[in-house]
Amino acid sequence: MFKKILTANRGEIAVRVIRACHEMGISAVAVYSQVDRAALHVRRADEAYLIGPAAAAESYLNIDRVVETAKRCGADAIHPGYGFLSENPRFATACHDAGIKFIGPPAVSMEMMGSKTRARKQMEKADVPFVPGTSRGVESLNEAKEIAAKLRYPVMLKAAAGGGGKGMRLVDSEGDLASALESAQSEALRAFGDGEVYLEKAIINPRHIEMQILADEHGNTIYLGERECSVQRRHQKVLEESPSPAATPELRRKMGEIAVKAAQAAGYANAGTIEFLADNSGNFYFLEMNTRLQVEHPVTELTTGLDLVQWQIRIAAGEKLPFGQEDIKLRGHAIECRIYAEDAENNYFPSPGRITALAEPSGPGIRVDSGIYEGWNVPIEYDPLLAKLISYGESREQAIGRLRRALEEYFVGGVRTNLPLFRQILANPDFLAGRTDTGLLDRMPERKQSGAKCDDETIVAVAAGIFYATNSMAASGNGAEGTSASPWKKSARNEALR
Ligand code: MV4
Repeated sequence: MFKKILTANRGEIAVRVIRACHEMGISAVAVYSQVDRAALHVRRADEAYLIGPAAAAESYLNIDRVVETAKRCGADAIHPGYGFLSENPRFATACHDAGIKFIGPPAVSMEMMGSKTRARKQMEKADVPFVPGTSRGVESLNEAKEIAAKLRYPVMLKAAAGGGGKGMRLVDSEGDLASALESAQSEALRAFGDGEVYLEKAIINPRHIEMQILADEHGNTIYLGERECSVQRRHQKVLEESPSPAATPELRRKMGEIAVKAAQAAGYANAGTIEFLADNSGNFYFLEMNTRLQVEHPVTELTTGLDLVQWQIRIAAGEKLPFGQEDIKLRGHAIECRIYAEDAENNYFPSPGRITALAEPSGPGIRVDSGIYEGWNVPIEYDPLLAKLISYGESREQAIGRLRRALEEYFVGGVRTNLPLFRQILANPDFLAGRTDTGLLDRMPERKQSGAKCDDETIVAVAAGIFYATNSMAASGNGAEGTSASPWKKSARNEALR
């Protein structure tokens, strides 16, 4: 077993990994940027090293700096968490070349799953059902028209290098195809440096259901049940639960077996997730594979009783899984809320600043994976996820009841959070009935902005303002507002204008 593990991450996930290390008698090393000197993960670690300035590109994304730090402090493995370098095959290779074990899948698996078209080709070979469409880039408008006509509208244009909705366009009819293709290609090129775009049949208001798998380095792969992740806003997950209210034992078994097949086709090892889109007729399709530990892994930990981070570490150390599929018994129901420093009442505006007061909930069936403490300053430079509140119950009803109670106990002072949003979701009749699909949040009447009346002149003036703001922001790169607005605020404004 490893003696010392470096966590190449920050916030709640770095704290989560440090906890697993300490439970296993492993020494934990943190790295931090200049604005994270006093962060919780630094305080919880046994050693901590400064790796650069606030900008992630120069600190948490700096491969050379992270690997060099691990070598210098004598770490024998690196856990990448999620985000940052976690799905970067060059990072996994750099760790390997430095004689440090990367706690995650082989670089080749990450590479294959990083390209959606390559992944689709591989899944096709392995007989995994995926959304009807092409498995290579569209080469011309005419070709796109032919394929779309065969698939029948609506269709979806997607970036091969994408994920998370970037470079994605829903196309309702042939008349919209030309401009959608052009804008999808240019967005993909800007976001990923790769303009390759392919076509899929669009599934309307699908559910987003994903399957957790665990594979050791000796060829054993098992599935650990699904997570329902449909409650999301603009491709940002907000609440996840397991089991899915839409899943039957039959669907779970089918989806699980397909997920195992997909993982094996990718030569996968360690923890991974296969994402599916499900329609309301019981069909489901492979969407993509996430080659990392996910934010929402705790719901699976609670329903399986397994510590996924510990198993990631054991697998990376070469251990064989001592249990098989038949030993996995799912029990109860778990729900996770992602607590963000943002103002859900005001267009989800980011809300960084000092945590002046903090009361975290506890009690039966409640787990809080937090990256904050009272008195700490939430920096503006990173993802605004503060903590995750996870509830567990014997039934979905009990999990909801405990979550509601915990939300009443939860208090965060000094920054705005999306806690009020969860109180609304947990009172929503569709959510309570398990009718969760990806359109749920947009349909919630209490979330609708007040419909302000507006004359034509005002509309023209606002449009001109938006045109000016978006153009100048794109042109100058760092915004027309100079130093007056924080990067969070600027990107939030840009987001709100989309
Ligand atoms: C789709 C789809 C409908 N049809 N593909 C969004 C993120 C990206 N990873 C895949 N996404 C979607 N792909 C087809 N063919 C609808 C979505 C989608 C979505 C998927 C998962 C979770 C939330 C979503 C919200 C809107 C659209």
